[in-house]
Amino acid sequence: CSMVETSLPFYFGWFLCPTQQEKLRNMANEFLSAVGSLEAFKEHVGDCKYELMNLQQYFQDKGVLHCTTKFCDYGKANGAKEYAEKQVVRESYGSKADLVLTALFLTPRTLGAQVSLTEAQLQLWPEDAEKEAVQSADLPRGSRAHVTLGCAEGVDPVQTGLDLLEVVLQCQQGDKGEHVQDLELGPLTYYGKGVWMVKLSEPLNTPAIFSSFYG
Ligand code: ACK
Repeated sequence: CSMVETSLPFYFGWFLCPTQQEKLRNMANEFLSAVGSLEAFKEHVGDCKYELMNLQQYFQDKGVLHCTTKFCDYGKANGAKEYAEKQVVRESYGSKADLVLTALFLTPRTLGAQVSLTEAQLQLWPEDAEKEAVQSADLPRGSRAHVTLGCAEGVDPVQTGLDLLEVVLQCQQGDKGEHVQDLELGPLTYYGKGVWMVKLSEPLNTPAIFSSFYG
């Protein structure tokens, strides 16, 4: 019936609980302060357009922290209805998941956290999420999974997952970046063009609820 079509959300995803959101934001701030104060960062700033060295101001908050599974755009996005009607989506709706955050990254456009999905969580991951973004490569399912922590002015949050895929693709092609130094959070790598990633020596386990956002 038409009820179903008109009730599709903006997107489905896992939503972090408030205390976890705060914890992750603090971690992101720690990451920004650590990277922003490095000599190596200052040297590479010319590679890109970080207009301000104050990274906390550079990245704007994009609201509730979550890991998008399916962007539906209220039904306008390809496969939105099919996704919403999947049995696993219906059955998991409102259930808790433990997300594992394995890295933090920043680029001239976005600030994000990489999410490593379990096999069970991958059942909620759209088949074509990676292909839709990078047609030319065969990227592992779930490699786009992330939490957006902030965006530069005028940048849409969809960019965070695309920036992450670029790093994944670069690694897949054998470019492992340049190890810069070990931060308290873990080893920091520079991938060129203003892209920095810290692999968390202690991945952050974050409880989250699978649900949807209507906006
Ligand atoms: O940070 P995100 O994952 O990137 O969360 C937001 C959310 O949906 C609401 O904007 C994501 N998003 C926006 N457009 C797309 C798209 N075309 N494909 C996948 N995710 C998208 C955005």
